[in-house]
Amino acid sequence: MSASLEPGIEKLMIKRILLGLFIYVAAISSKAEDGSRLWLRYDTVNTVPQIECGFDSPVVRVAAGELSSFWKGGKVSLQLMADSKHYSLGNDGYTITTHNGVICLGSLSEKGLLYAAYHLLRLQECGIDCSRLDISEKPVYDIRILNHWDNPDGTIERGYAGRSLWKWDELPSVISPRYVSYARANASIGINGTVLNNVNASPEVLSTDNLEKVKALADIFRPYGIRVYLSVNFASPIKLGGLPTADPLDENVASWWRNKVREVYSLIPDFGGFLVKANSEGQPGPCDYGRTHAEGANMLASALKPYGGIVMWRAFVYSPTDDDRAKQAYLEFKPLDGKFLDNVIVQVKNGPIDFQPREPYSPLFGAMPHTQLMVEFQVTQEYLGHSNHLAYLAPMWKEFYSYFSPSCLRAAAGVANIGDDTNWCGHDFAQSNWYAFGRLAWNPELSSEDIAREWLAQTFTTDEKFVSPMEDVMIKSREAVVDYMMPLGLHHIFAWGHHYGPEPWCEIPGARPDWLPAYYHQADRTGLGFDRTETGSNAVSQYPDSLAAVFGSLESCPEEFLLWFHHVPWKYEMKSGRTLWDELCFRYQRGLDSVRGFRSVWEDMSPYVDAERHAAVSHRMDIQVSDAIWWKDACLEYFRTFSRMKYPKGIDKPVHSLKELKKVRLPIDNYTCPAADMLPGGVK
Ligand code: GCW
Repeated sequence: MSASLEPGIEKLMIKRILLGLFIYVAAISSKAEDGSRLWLRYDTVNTVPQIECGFDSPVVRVAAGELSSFWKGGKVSLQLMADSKHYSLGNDGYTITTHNGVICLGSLSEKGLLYAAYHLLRLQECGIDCSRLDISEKPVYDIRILNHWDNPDGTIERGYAGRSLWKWDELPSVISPRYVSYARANASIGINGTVLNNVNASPEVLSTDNLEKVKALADIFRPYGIRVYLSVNFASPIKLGGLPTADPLDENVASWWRNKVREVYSLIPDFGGFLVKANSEGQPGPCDYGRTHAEGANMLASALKPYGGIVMWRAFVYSPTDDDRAKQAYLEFKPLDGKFLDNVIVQVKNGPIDFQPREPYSPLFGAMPHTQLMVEFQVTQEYLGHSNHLAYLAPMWKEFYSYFSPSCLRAAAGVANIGDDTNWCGHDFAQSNWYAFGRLAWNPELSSEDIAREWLAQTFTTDEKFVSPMEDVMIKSREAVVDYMMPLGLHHIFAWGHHYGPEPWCEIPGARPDWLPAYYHQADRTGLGFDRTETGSNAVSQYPDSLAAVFGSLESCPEEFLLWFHHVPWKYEMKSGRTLWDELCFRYQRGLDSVRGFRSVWEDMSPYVDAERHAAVSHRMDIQVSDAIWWKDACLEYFRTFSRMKYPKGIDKPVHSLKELKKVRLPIDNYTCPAADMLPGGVK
């Protein structure tokens, strides 16, 4: 939402920035390198730069303030421009051009100028020559949004960086300075929305008391161009409103929602809308009343529509049927194509199961041409080593986009990896995933390499002796995780509950079969992998014919998805000429060797990195190496009981025995302690 201009203020030279901002800047600049400054490690400038701006508004004050404090170059002029060029760039787009030595930031809106200001500072921090600039930027998505899975009690579901940033018990009277830092960090990478609470939503989030707290946050985020959204519990009319039903077709229910929405907008006029997890993993939803997802979503959307709000309705559903879990979201949602109102966006996880280290894309993308869809990525590393493992996720998200044009989608959401840890994300390198999510939500065409380089340059140093080797580490890191956790299309062989370590043997009496690893790996004496071809669950048929043919044939299926789509004999000859068993051993070993290599590169980086962050990252990398051994031993020793084949040459002897590993038990949630401590012998 654009703040209105004040035409009376003429050619205001914003040279003196609010004292408060200076104090804030001085405070953050003097902090130790504890990761708290993220990629925003600008030095305060001593001379006051000339920032010219002919108008004032809260958003533009932030933009001009950032430049006044940190821009080291010459004169910068911020201009609202309503010409055809800027119209074509939309509200958030902007230009940065140089005229007679003056850098001109132009946009249709103040928000565009804010993004332009951060762009300029990014160029400066990356050491790029800014003397002749001619830049036009326009985001691919209007909605670039973080999903926090934060609970009212301060815990975070699948959060590995401390407790929630939102101090609900202190709000609205006590305002943590981190709220501004959070907004600033997001704005600097183009993120413009935040869902504050867990999709497993407490009805209380909509209580009047809580809405006052939400309003306090929305007021802080607004000058940074960030709109607030809430996850809502579909049964709120019962639990909060005392109604006997939450049936979306019941007029009292619809009216309860309309009144609630009116209350929300009276407090937060630019409120973004609702995110809903319905009829999934025990959450209530319209299907409880025999209604469809579309009927549920549309009822909420109608209530939000008069205010410009939207509904993001999640397609993460898998009812306890016998059908392959990978097929279920498609089966439930595809028949609803075209039935959602125009302010509903169906939010689909990138893959058909659940944020695994590698999944093929969800076949729902492309299957609902008459419905607005958005992708949900997971920035928090639920299935990629939590905040202990270095896993740069841009290559994974780019892989998703490689299957179709990003512009088919309406928006991108990222499940946040942010908590109240000093460095925000636990692992210093996990900050790069927050950063990369924002950059890719703005422009999915950016390369993983470029994003890694600019993040490294801003977060550590522009010295090529650092940037180049660490870029290489980052780029290879996700593939390394796939290799040492679940290569060749294996998936969901995690331990029960915490999703951190391996437990391919896990059996829990009475548990849903599709919550257990054996459902996914299907290991037996003949081979390994889930047959999703015609002879099996036929999940391949949900993909477009051309792709279904590729995935469905053992010969043409890319090896990275082999065991996702096929049950493959142990002695099957792989492209390398090795048997499946040997290839599996080779991949686990390769993953381990990679992380050992990353550890040694990092050791060499000590001259370029402050001691504090160097030690912190080293510590987590030691854990990662030890975990990679754990994964390799657990999976290979277990699968060997089926293949009954020997380890090929070049594979390290197992350090742990299967018997020992089966005894390892980790705390279920928020697992952040070094795995080495829990493993027999404390392996390094
Ligand atoms: O990834 C799984 C997680 C759940 C999560 C769920 C979802 C918020 O294990 O913790 O719940 O997906 O996305 O709804």
